[in-house]
Amino acid sequence: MAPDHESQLENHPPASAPVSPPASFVEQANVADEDIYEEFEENWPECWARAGDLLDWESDYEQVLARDGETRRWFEGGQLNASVNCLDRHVEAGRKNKVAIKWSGRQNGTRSYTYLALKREVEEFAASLRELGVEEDDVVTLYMPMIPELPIAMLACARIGAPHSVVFAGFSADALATRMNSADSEYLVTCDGYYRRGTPVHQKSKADNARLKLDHDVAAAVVVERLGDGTPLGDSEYDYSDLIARHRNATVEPVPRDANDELFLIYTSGTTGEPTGVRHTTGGYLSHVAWTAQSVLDIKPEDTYWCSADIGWITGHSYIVYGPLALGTTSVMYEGTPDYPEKDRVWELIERNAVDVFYTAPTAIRAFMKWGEEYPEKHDLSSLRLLGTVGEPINPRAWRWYHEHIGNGECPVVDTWWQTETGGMMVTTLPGVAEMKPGSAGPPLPGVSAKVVDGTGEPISSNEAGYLVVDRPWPGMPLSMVENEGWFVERNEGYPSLEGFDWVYFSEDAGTVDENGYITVLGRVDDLIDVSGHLFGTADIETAITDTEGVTEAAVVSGPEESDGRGAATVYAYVSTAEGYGEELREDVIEAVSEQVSPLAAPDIIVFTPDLPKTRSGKIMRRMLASVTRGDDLGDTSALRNPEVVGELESAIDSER
Ligand code: 6R9
Repeated sequence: MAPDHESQLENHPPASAPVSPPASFVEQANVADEDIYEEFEENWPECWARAGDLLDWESDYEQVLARDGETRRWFEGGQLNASVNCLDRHVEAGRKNKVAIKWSGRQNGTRSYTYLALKREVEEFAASLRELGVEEDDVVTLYMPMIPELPIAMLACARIGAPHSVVFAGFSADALATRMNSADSEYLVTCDGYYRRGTPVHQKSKADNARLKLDHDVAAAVVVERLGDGTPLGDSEYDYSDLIARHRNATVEPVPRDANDELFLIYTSGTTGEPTGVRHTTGGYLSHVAWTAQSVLDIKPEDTYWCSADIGWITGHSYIVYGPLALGTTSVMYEGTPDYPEKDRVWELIERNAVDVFYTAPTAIRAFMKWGEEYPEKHDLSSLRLLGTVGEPINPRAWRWYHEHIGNGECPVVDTWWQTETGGMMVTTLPGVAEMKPGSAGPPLPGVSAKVVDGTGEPISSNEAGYLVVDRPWPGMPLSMVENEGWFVERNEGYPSLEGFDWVYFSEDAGTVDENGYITVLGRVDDLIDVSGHLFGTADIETAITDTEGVTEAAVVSGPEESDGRGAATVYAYVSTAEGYGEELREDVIEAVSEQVSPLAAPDIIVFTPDLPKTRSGKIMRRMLASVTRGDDLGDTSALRNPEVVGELESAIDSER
């Protein structure tokens, strides 16, 4: 989006009619007082003590936000340990028998860890890591699927002050090697393998291949037995259960960490190019995720809460592990896939565990819609009190389906915008305070200053697309921003001028803001299309398409320029449909976009496809679609969750042109 295009931006369709939270929800909400916005504003940054004070500090912080030159340090002077906050303090407060992690495996196996049991195993594994030579500040790489040993290893690292770097289990040996090299990580925890849809995945052999590509030695690797195929262990390799047995009942004194010491490192999900490492702090990050789990997800200690993300992504770190456990609730963990053995697996688990709060992604919701409401209808979902989404823009139709068919019209839906870089939620409604507008994430959280600005950095007027920036520090900000290692994104062409700000972070997302201050996120700035000099957000066009009856998902990219030489791109739409729908939707799609966005934005080419290419974290990979559209070499498709769709797309597109 080049700044000189600003004046030509089309108006964006306003989000659909607001929905108010039911009185019964508001009455019990953790945060129900609308004055909270003003209170935070008047008392910034001290207002953030409300988040910091949710934690137990080994030594109290002296300042909520310390500024020294260009650095901004949250909870300066404070010392704490994340594993104490997630475990010890709940055990000491008489909740040792409360279930911390309730795990469901692939083949109907289940395991539950009480806070006491979890603390014990965390200490036993922390003692094991120490025995293997792990010291404070050594980076430990965790390459495991969704098994309880993953959060156990994370908390064990946290206990001894060793930052963890979780690498998504589905990643290749190359991806693991790149991340271990980049982090200079000499310790690895992995597993022998696991089953995915009934087929064994040999995780250990991927890890072995990665080791061959490292530019340093691995000091020790720990292997959890999950497949049980008798995978042999080599030099400097250790069996997890042997280690635990050897350290049975060990106690490990938690290492006090400074608020701004690193808790973990995580690589961005990488829809584009090289993965970037993001380091998060101990005090600011943990406060931010605990506070947002409490105020936005409305989590109470007595709840059963389920976030269906993978711990390999930031959502799992913040809202399966650290946020919920800091609040002492029961966090459900699910190893399998949502359609195995049946397409009602998610609803069966919600019923079985009587889940109170459920947090998932729009891509999952659109899959549920495609499968049909008969699957949720088979189950009693009345335990649900609140629903949440994260990861991509959610189109109003999917929002309403979720609200109605999963929440029975009675659960508020929080559409939470945030990123790996922000650590925790930034823009969303507080469910006990504000009305929701389907399709729009909502206002920035109290104490968060997020704005939509034009190319010159000026706040933008109602409903025009602009750049989403955050112009005040927030507790969950990464260490690079704490230390002022350039929060300014390098000035690329088409990025806004940020010179007028004292302090600013550009999210690289585009968005609009309405007259009530509700922000609608349109996706990455690269996802804008220039049609004859008019800029459209792909998300707006996609929303119009996916809101058409019969459509499940849509992705829009710009195609080759039209031959009339005006330099205008053609609009390509890739559309997947529910069963029983197909080609006849073509006219409806064009009409929907023409009416809801603009006739200019109506797709020139519509390709119907059974599925869209997705990243491993479930986001639509537009970069890949753009390459398919241009007929470019696709290069490495191993970052895709479903590489098989690429061939199907190539042949579908050939028949369209
Ligand atoms: C938490 C997470 C971040 C990117 C972000 C944006 C998109 C996330 C969204 C959303 C619209 C929402 N995104 N939440 N877009 N509405 N509620 O997903 O982190 O993997 O780093 O992705 O995801 O484009 O910039 P991460």
